Amino acid sequence: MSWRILLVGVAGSSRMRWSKADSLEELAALTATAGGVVVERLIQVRPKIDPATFVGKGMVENLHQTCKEHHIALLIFDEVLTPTQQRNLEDAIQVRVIDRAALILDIFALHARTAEAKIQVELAQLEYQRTRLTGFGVEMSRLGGGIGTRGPGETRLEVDRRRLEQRITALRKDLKGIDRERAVQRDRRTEMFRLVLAGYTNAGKSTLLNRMTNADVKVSDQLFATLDPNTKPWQLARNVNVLVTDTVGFIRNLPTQLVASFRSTLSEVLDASLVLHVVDASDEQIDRKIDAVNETLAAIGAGDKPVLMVFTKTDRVFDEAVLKRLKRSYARSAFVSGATGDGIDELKAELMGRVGRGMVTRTFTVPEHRLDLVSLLHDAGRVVQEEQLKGKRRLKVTGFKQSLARARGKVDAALRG
Ligand SMILES: Nc1nc2c(ncn2[C@@H]2O[C@H](COP(=O)(O)OP(=O)(O)OP(=O)(O)O)[C@@H](O)[C@H]2O)c(=O)[nH]1
Ligand SMILES: [Mg+2]
Repeated sequence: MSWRILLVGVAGSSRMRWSKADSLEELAALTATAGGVVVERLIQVRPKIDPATFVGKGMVENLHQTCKEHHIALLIFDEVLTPTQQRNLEDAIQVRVIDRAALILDIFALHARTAEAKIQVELAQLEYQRTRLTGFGVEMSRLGGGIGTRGPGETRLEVDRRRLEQRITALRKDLKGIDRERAVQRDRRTEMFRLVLAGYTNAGKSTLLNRMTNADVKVSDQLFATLDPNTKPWQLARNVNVLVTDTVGFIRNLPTQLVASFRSTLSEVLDASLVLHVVDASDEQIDRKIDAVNETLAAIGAGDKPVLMVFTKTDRVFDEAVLKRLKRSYARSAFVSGATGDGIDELKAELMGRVGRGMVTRTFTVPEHRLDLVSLLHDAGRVVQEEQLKGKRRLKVTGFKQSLARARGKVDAALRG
């Protein structure tokens, strides 16, 4: 059964009506991703919110009528509702009411595949529900399940607070374990240049990862198709290999519970040598989305990472003026199409330049018979010259500074010991 849904937004003034309409557009896309059918959208202009029901009395009555008329099963508010407002609205309208955050949590629950993502989503859901627990379980069953109630957290919504707290503690512990594992994996990769694709959800990050690295990550026209980070090797040039990570997308007002529980996933960005901020060049909301991504980057502590803006989906931009404006406003950024591969060579060249700046050439001399050390040096970077001198071998190696420093340490230790 598909869910017949009514979307509701509140604009602070009539001037803000248009941006609210855009916001409802995004809410509609989120709703579709969650499997719902949007039957109606309503925007109320209201400078002050009603503490009891968010919208005013007249609007509540209007919503009640509309829901009856159109057989609406669920009402989604584009605002942050307090638990009390949510309850009061449900009582007055007799339809389940959720807010934007609950909808996003629901989509995350639907798309979580790996154990890690499932734990993170369940934790976020429980944190969200924690404040809404008192008496709410009863109403939940009265009004039925569906969008906003799914996922691993679902069956636990009705357990008492104490068990909820226990579950939250257990999940936090599981996550700590996963964090540690991730840190170990990360350590092993520190020698390589790491590119991380970050950007608004649906911007085209996974398509770009697939194009760059011949990977086979799921691409879809849904929001939050990717929840788990994928890291793939990419050969930029002969002997220049980098790692590319595709990770969960951002959205305006990402629910705080999700930011908190997805911290380890989001923190992939913190390890980037360079962040590729992927932007859908064909998007009408482009500036607002760029701002939202920059805000999220700052919020997770990645505000001062080096960033290269990568505008993708250029094959979908039919108005040359749009590209011109972008190229002017964002000079020194890349313009590509993940779909057609257009611009990827230029992107590679730009990246080679940036990677190259972090590279140095060092000379190593090792005893001829120490083939283990020779092989270690071949792994550490690109051997640009190799010569024999009286029982010794001299190698000139070009590679990342840290990588060669590490190799130096190992070689010195091996020769001492
Ligand atoms: N025409 C065109 N479509 C593209 C391009 N890149 C991606 N798309 C489409 O845009 C949609 C989203 O692409 P994804 O690669 O899944 O985007 P994403 O940023 O990984 O999205 P999430 O993981 O959901 O945050 C899909 O329908 C893609 O087919 C492109 O360069 N050109
Ligand atoms: Mg993706």
